Amino acid sequence: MKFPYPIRGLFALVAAATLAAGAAPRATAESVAERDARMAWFREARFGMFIHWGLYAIPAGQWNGFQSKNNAEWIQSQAKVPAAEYAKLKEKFNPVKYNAEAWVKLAKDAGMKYIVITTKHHDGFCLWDSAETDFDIASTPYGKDLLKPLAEACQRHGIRLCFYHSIMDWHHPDWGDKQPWRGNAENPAPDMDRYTNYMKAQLKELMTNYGPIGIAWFDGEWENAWTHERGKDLYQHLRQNYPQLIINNRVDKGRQGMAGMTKEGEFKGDYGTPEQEIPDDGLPGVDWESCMTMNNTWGYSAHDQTWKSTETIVRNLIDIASKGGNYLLNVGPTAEGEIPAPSVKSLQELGEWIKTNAEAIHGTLATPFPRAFPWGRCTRRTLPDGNTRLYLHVFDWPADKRLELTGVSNDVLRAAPLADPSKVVATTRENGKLVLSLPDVSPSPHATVITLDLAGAPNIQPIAIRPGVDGVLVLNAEDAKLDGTTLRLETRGKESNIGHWSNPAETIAFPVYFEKSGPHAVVLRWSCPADSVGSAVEVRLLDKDKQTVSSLPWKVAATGGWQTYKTEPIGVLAVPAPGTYTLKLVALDKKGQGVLNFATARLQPAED
Ligand code: H79
Repeated sequence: MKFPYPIRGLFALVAAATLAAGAAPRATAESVAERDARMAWFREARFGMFIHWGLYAIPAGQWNGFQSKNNAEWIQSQAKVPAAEYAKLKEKFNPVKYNAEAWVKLAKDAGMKYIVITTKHHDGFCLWDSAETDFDIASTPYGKDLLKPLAEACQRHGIRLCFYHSIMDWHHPDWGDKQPWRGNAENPAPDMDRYTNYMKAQLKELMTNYGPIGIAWFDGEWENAWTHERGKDLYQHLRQNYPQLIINNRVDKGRQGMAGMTKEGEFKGDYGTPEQEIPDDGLPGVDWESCMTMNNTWGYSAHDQTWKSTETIVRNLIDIASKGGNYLLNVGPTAEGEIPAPSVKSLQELGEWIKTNAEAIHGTLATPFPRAFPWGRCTRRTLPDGNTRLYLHVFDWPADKRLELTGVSNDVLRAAPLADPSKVVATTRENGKLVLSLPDVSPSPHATVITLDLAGAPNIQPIAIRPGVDGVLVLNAEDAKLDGTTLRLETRGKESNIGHWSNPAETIAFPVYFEKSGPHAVVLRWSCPADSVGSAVEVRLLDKDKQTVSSLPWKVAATGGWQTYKTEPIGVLAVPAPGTYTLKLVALDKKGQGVLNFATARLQPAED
């Protein structure tokens, strides 16, 4: 069975449900079209505001001489504050300067289309008047529901309201993972069934009293008390009761650490949640959202002044959009109810940029190019007539005003600066490259967008890798075209590599150009631990018709571990004639965990 895009997370489940007709419960028997309709607003939005607000804004990162390094909303855990003592903060919580209208306006003017607010963080304190607990806003001096005015302002301004809700709870006596400082410390038998019912009752309040809610944004799912069974049950419970609700993947146990994408398998959740990271590559067909802070904390910290520049924030938004994801950018309001001035300033500056460039972000699709450009990023849209508009986000305005695009086969209809469409950008072709001659404009310090309209759907040819002046063809992990859903480019470790080759049916390919025919020595740089040696792989050369014209078989040898790389000649590959080919790494079987980690390959005409 072949699907048009990699199948992960819910996609896999939808597919499975479709195949195993009748076996799946109603909530997962969603057709692809139904899912697309449910996810449509999220995919178009591209940009949202995260709000971390709660009692932790009062200590603001300080507790009896302890100073929080980051994540000030974790102060209770960081300073091991007993739950009863921490709970006294509610007697002081009085955010009289809270102005929901101003917050929503700030978000809207910055180009944000949705707001995700912490209804309850890990500390267990509730921002609304909950019938289920006294540890809530109703029992503070302020006394008024904080979510109601936000819901009303969102409705006025057409912003989707979404609710963050912590699964883990440091206050509730029934949360199952005990700590001496938590509210469950004195409870000999925390009851997770009772706790789950508490959550469901609170979620019912949240889902029914504030108008339609866009996303249920769970977090704190990683502790042992929360199981896959509970995650699956909560997901199905919510989908059944609120069919349009989008639920992040932290409802279940399938999140892969801070990288946040959903593991292969029967895991629930509609989208991946990288935290403080942007994935190296876009993930076609997979929904995701990177949540990030503007300094080093989610909840308000009085001393954290490590603010990111507006340039970084704008470029993060563009980078994420170019990879097909959403940017959920956080603010941490003070205990008085004010968004910190540096956040406001950055969001206003971002708003200035968005005013001109919204079209290049909202409702766009990921770049059609295999990777980012050295000068910036690309987003795209299909125009009503079926033609394509590329948005070239130029980070570094070239001094020679030349922008080169390789591999674009489409006819160019028109190119112009988005900020000033009356100025024409001339385009020419030089040696297969499309060259744009940029006009005189005052470039934005963040990114200047050029629109490039192409006839038809994007037709981007892979750029063949050529031998260097020394005659050696060098293939880097970054240049690989990965065919599969588990194979991944890893760039964060010591050495860039293609890893996670756990499914031998997946392949690693490179578009290559050989200047010489004849035998070429293949020198591979790879890693493989002792318990995974012996997989049979082949280096294959495929012609334009995808026919194998030569191949080099090899048995994977041990290097000492997944992190230990070795460089060795593995044999000789015959090149029948100079020209363009696809060089493919194919696994015929797999011994142990994975086939190998690929770092580089070098191909060199063999000496006679
Ligand atoms: O609400 C903000 C933070 O307070 C919260 N998530 C954002 C949105 C957060 N909780 N924890 N962390 C951030 C960092 C903790 C990460 C870890 Fe783990 C938890 C490391 C080990 C357990 C996540 C889950 C990464 C691996 C497993």
